[in-house]
Amino acid sequence: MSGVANPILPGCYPDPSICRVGADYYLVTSTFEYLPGLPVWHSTDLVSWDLTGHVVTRAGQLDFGGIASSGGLYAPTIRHHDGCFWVVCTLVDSNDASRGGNFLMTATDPAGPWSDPVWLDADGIDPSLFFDEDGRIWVHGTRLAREPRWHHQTEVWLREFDPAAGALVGPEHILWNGAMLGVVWAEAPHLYRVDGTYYLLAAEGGTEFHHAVCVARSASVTGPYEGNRSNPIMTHRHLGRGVDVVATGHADLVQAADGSWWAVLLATRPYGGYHYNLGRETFLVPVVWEDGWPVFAPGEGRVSARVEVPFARPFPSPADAGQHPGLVQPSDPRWTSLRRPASEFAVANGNGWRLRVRPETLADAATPAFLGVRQQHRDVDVQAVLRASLRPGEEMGVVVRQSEDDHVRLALSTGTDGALLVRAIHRRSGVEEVLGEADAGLRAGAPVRLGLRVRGQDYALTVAAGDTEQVVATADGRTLDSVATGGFLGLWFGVYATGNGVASTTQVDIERFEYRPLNPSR
Ligand code: 6LW
Repeated sequence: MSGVANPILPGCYPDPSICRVGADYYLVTSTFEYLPGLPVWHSTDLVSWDLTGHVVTRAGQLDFGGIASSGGLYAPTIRHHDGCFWVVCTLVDSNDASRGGNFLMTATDPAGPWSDPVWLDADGIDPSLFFDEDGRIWVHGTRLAREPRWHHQTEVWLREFDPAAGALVGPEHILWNGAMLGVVWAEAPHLYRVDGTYYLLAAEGGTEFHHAVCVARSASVTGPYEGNRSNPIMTHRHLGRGVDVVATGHADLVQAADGSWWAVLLATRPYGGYHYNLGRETFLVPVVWEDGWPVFAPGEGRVSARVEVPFARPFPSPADAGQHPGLVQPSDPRWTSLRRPASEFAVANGNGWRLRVRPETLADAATPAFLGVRQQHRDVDVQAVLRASLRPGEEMGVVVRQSEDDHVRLALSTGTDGALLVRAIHRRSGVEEVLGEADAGLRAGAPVRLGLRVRGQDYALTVAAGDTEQVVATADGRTLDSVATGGFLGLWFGVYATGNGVASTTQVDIERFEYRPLNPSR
């Protein structure tokens, strides 16, 4: 017997979708404005997961230009059929509803390359795919109800997909508005056929505290669907806000090769008050069937900290330091940029990166010279060694990022005397406040070590000259998570360089970037 600690993917990995191909499992999650988009995780036992590739990798595959933070790629579904992997997803631009929409991408190798998008004539979000045994292909998703009976009522729709035409065909069927009368956001629909019966799994209640998973079934794929009297079959909302895991929802089912059933779902882990800086993470629960209905986490009724997976290989403990080497090298798949590939402004350089200073700033819904990784642990030390000869007005540094409007950065810039100034700046709801300044005696062109010492909700911003490290300011993490700011994201740690609106030829060397969790399992 071997088990896995929940969450199986810590940090901002929301809206998981999973499929199995023989002995291999593939899982995708949402990535919003970050690129590469839609990570494809691979496992052979549901316990140990490797990042095998991404669905969205190329400039021109999708246009993210101007899409504000927490827009972009929402809730993908991954399925495999006839030797081909299919992902359906939504590109969301909350400032321009006419842009983006639902699309399909395919690949023969889940590591990529994935195709360009085939746009689907369907509005709303959370598309999913169902391949029926008779060869018909069904796309379903959710959208605000055309004729709502209550605020934020959504409807789950279904249409057939014609692969030859690459288009939705035939009539549309409305399958579901949620299990509870008056419920908001029936979403994340996924259809399955089990023992000849069609099952519709769907979340409801909204992706925060009231999140829940419900199920309905029908003798026909087009319905009518009858809700389970046990709905919701998974939620933590009745446990209150004081528990370790809240907001369980957005689930997808998979049957293992041994016949057992499992669900991946999203949830959050608040700490330091009702704040979840790591964002919505991916969890695993066992599923059994009773009386023709799925039962999530039987005997417990909630997500547990550890899940036994009978067929899993013994897995090295996450405390094994080897799993968390501090140095994040350029080849590390955790690196992400914003809206366009990093290759447009960065090249690998030894253990780090060389960034070209761009005029865009972290406050722009654009592509600043920014590279970052998710915050995946509560207590973590991040260190970056930067070196550049900045011109007046230019800036480089490290950042804790939620969005354009909400981030904290430790910024280096050049003063008139050529000395480097260090300022900790909190951009909160779009307004900047200097939290602290330091004169660390740094000279332009010399390497500078900037750090983030994160202990729970205290984010200390540090600068070191030689061996002497000083704290420039400590930011309050409770102002940065999505409970405080809105949106769908957890936090990112990154490095950046900007000309603050002015084009430049300056280059910034990120000589190294380290991410060291104090406790790798938390
Ligand atoms: C996603 C929706 C949701 O489209 O949040 O939890 C939205 N669920 O299904 C963005 O992640």
